[in-house]
Amino acid sequence: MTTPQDLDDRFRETLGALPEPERRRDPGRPVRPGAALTGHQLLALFDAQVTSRQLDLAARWLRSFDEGFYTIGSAGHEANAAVAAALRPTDPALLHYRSGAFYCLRAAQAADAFPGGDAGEGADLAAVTGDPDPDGDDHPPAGGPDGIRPPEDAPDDGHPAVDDVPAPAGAQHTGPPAAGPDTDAPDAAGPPDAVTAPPGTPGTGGPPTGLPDAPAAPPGTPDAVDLSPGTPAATGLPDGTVQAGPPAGSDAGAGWGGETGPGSPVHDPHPAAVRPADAVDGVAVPPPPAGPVAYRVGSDGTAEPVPRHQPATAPAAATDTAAGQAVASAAGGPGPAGGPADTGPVVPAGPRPEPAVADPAGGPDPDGWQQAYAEAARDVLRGMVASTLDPIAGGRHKVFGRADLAVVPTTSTIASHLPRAVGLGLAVERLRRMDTAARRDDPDGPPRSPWPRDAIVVCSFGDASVNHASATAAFNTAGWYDHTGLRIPVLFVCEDNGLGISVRSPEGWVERTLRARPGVRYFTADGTDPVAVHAVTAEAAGWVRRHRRPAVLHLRTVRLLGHAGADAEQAYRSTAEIAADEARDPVLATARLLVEAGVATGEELLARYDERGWQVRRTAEEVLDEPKLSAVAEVVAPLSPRRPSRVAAAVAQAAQRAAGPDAAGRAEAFGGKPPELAGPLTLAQSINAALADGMLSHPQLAVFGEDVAAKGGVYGVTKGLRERFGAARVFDTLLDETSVLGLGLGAGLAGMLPVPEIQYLAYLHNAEDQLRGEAATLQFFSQGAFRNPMVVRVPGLAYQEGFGGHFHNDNSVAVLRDVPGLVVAVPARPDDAGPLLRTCLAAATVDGTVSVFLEPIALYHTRDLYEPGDGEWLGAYAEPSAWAAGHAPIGRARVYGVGSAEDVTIVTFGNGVRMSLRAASTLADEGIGCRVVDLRWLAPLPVADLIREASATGRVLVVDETRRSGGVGEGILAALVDAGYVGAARRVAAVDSFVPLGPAARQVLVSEDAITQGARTLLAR
Ligand SMILES: Cc1ncc(C[n+]2csc(CCOP(=O)(O)OP(=O)(O)O)c2C)c(N)n1
Repeated sequence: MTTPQDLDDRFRETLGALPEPERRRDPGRPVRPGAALTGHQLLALFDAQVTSRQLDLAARWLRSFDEGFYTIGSAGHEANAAVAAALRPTDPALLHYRSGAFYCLRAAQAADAFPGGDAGEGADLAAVTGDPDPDGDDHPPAGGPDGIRPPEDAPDDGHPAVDDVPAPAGAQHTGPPAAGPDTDAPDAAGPPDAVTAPPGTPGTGGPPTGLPDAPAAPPGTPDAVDLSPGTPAATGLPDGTVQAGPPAGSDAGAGWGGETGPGSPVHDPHPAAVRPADAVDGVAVPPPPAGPVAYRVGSDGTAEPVPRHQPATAPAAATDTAAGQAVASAAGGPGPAGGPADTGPVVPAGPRPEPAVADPAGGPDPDGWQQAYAEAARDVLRGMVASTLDPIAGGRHKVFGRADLAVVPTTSTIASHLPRAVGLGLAVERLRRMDTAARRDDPDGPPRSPWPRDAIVVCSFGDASVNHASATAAFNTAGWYDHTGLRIPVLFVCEDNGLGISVRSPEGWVERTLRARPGVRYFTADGTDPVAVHAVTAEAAGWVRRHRRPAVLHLRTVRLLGHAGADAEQAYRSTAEIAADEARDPVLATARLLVEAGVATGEELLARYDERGWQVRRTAEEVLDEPKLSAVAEVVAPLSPRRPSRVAAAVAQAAQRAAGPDAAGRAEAFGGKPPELAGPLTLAQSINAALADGMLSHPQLAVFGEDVAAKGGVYGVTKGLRERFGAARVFDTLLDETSVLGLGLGAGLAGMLPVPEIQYLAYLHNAEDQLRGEAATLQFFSQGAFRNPMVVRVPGLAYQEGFGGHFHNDNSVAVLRDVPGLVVAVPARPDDAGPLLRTCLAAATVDGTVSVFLEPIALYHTRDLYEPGDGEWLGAYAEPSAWAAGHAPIGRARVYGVGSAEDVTIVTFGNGVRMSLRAASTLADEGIGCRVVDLRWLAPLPVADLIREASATGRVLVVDETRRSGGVGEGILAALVDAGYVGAARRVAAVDSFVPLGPAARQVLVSEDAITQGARTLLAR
């Protein structure tokens, strides 16, 4: 097993044994012929790698005396620094947990401290490989042979190139490659359909073909296609009518990447000049600053342009005292309180030598990148020790993330970030197109997109992770959309070290499976050659950026130091295997190249390594004394911010706009007959109307899911929305719930307001981690720096007479109710649907709230309450001027008094409301007065209303249509107990069974009879 000591010793020995360079060479020149990276850049890259390596060693050291809580490291994966170098610091990155070197390098890039600025893209692979068409797409390189780019979005294999991708700043076009003494690395050219940069082997790469390009869009098809592939011209609806539906794209209905229709992004009801402050993200979009810009992602999840030289987040400076202590400790004094003295053999102890290392390359600003790396190292160390000053999670987890670096934290659940990355790619592209359209209308207008117009999303993960359902879902979805012609600028990066924790990826499997992803172009590079990694990444990123299409970079890495600190890998790996990995240490590989290139000597590089070790160690000592989260309120503060007054104000503002300046547009959108004039509505009709109003109020709102667009939902709830608002905002997805939610996660992160639908509650379970592990945690792990506002519509619950059985009558919400911060709303009455939905939408925009809007299917089309034909379950739709007064705050119940309302309090929700009102009517005839409490919110429960109403009668009957075990009723009773309720209580709940087909369902579900009996029993006590 490689111990930190072994790794350190080996590193020193190897560097010490490196021969003197034959001669010093100009570090401003390419590090080898044909390379894009200069000596300066490679040196800066080496320093990022070394910083990352020292962080791994520091993690073990901190762990050795219980001051560090995370030891999964990046050793062996440091080639990802070269990946970062080939991207832009404004490209949103969702990173693997072995991304220390990537993170450091990006910090330098963002601080404009990486030499040469942004790395080149796509300019050099041809030089390295000698391939004139390195894209392998048989198309001229961007710009065309005559230097003229195709017009914007002009068909190019059905996938237009982007019009406005600037030539990468700092691109090192190195001229034609010349074979030379530095080009003797082995030829690692991949199979012909790969794009592989053979390390240092110019001119040997055959023309890579890549994956077959997606089929060309049919003539006349708008460049962004309808996301409802094969949209029929006419669609049968459940009620037997045939709805005229435009063929794909023919309603000018671009898909999510398109622009169309009265409610489309183009037709913004709030033109820039009069855009209310909260029209998009609650913040008016300022014009970009003059000069080079970076993008800073704000607390609302959107990015704003800032001048490039704005410093990165400054770390809290160590106090003199802390620094003094650190030096004392480093000077051989006792270790940190409670810890052994200097247990870190590989983190330099003893007095720190003078910072002797002048930049051997004489770089332009030798300290520029060092400062950025030092700050990045501090970030990472703070994460390891769970310091509250950790810039992203604030002590809640060790994650790579920082808003100003566009690094979005990912969770420990492997591959769960991939569906989000695909969604973010879709949204980035959509917003780019919105900008393009807006620019046509108003060339001087502010950018609509919160991201740079040509940003691409990068998303990294390990090799074992490619097998995960979430990963396969993401690849498939990216390919599926690509097949339809929709653009998804995502670069997947698989960092393949050959192992899961102990399980090997079968030889050749990762390559085979990644190559086989339809629509996802394959690139590969060997992590022991930073120049090749950089070149291939540049090519891949350039391709993704130009074509806005997905690609995967298969990066061969090794794993050093085992999976994590406690992993004894000798139990499952042979010594030879471990040694083979050590021989492929990517940091050593970079060092060798620097020496070969005459940029530095081994000794100088060792001095840099030690200097960085000193700094990391000193910083580790400084941060371990920093405060930890020490109060519940502190821990949960970013979990789910709730600002009910602002939410209420947002509802009121939406009402004012709908009643005022937007009234004409609203009337038009409703075909001249707004829903408040349409007479009493069913629940389904009310939700439909409220969704339409939501789309009018929130230009960034998009409705999507399985069958929601052309068909209008299996129950017609989204009927007509696509026709009214266009296929860019209302679209059908592929059949994969993980991806449906992933699209929402990415869209929310990009500043949109996604309203995905999960077709049935039973099918949420396919995908619930996307809600639980991803959506609900983002604010928690980023202290609100990133957020994914979303309202997930979920038709569910039971009582669909004659239809379905369990899967269409799922009556369990246990999986939702314990997700911290998640809001669960259940509209039972039609006239509650609008207020509840408006609240969820407003909370999403104000607080980034993630809500589940659980719609009782059995009540969708219910009209009557007591008698057939009484129409008592219909409800009037409130006109905008009544929205503020009718606002339904999160966690507030609705109470109905029946009879005297003094004898029994029935606490219920959903279908239970209707059954309870009917039961209460029967009981009223018997002289028993009930108050029926419709909770409306299952999370958070309306505890205050519950206690008040329970105390009013002293007798509580809980009517819970979910199951006895794990059902909502348990929470209601627990809330009563917690609040000190001392009255009587009973519960009727569904049986612990799946709901059977047909009349047998009645055997397990709560009935009206059970409710009346329960109330009588309560009174009889
Ligand atoms: C969904 C899920 N299952 C299991 C785990 C436990 N786990 C953590 S890392 C890991 C191995 C991941 O291997 P790979 O994707 O190859 O990445 P590597 O650690 O090798 O870089 C496993 C099984 C997890 N984090 N998430």
